[in-house]
Amino acid sequence: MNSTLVTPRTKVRLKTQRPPLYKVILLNDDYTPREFVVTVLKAVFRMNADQAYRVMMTAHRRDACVVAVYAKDIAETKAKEGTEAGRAKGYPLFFTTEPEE
Ligand code: TYC
Repeated sequence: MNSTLVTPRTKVRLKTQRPPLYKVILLNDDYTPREFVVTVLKAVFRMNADQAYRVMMTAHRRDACVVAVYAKDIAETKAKEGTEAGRAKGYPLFFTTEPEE
């Protein structure tokens, strides 16, 4: 019987697993009222009035604006909620998602 105690000399360092992040992107269109876009940004993305206005105006001027970055399922849910809020009012407001580099 071998009763020698062996103390391991190496430590197992677990790699921190971070979920891949996805951008939610707001696309411009010609029909959705500016104020409505701001309202949706405040409600769905918890932005204050100032942040929401800046994001809306960036999308308006440059055709698209990154709204926020989340784990994949949250990004997709929020994009769907924002798009659906516009659709419910008959507007073509659209949010999409894409993986962050
Ligand atoms: N371009 C729209 C207008 O002039 C406003 C708007 C801004 C719509 C941003 C969508 O993502 C958007 N009424």
